Amino acid sequence: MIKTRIGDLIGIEYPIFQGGMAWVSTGELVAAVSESGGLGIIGSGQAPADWLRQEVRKVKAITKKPYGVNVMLMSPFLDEVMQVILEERVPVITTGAGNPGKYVPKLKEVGTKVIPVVASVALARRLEKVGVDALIAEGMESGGHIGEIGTFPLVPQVVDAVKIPVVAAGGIMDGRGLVAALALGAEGVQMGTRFMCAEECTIPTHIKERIIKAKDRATVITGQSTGHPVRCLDNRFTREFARYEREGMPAAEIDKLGVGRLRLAFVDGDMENGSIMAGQIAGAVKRIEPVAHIIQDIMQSAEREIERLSARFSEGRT
Ligand code: TUI
Repeated sequence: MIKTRIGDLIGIEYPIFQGGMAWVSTGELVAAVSESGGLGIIGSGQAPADWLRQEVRKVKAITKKPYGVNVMLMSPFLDEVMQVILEERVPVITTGAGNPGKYVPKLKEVGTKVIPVVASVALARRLEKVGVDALIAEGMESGGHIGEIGTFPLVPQVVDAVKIPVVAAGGIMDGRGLVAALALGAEGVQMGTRFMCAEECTIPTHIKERIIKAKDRATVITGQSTGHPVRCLDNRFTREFARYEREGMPAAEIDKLGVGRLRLAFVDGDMENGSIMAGQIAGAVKRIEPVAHIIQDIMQSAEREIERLSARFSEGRT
């Protein structure tokens, strides 16, 4: 059994979070992950508050287990989304793309656990002081909006800088990744890309197949010149975007090119003009399978890996 403070903090069986992905982690996927013993997280992205309330209720109707909501701090509906979280007594929130500090006291008042995503040590330190419950240290191997530091250097530096539990994210999809994260001092992992290919995930099947066909070098980063770097699978959209960036189009114009592209990929299924946000580990995702298989596979192989390592490195010891 792999037990960490994360399990006790939020009452989950396995230290596995499903990343809250806009247009991807809807109630169906989230409920399946939570029912299987992990933490399912609704991706609220830039969705209006009513949409979020409907997804929260969907999850509550399917499972009594803890679940979460990811709040994208650049959302135009941020205040309304936070209001729904308070009213629905959501057990856990994760945040991305900013500093959630000012919302922490109210959330703590209603008992919501707050677990922000950080991409730097400085923000990790600041948020620990504000009183957040844990942190997700997300490396730039992740899909979507990313920071600048890789998971391997980021996680141990965040772990050493704070006392609260740290969850590792970015480039993790199996038991080996979980064991590596634990070795770096993390107490859990968050995975997005592998859960996109879960049977219960509602994105179009041909998008899942595109991820499965992806190789190690399939992702690119758009928006580096505008200060909003986003990792996604290379396609017509990313090549056009790169051309405009090379040609020196003003940042505000370039950012506009990205509007609506996530929905285009994950709802309309447009593989060439949509932004298929996915992590560098896409090349290792091999099949569409039920959430319960994914979680069992990770936990069983993590335990096997720990045994293999301890047997191997105790050989020859007297
Ligand atoms: O948030 C994410 N990943 C995302 S959000 C998203 S929605 C979107 N849509 C269109 C354009 C851009 C985004 C898609 N993927 N991951 C968590 C994350 N947070 N990664 C990096 C950060 C981060 C970056 C800077 C967190 C805090 C931060 O600094 C804020 C500060 O004040 O220091």
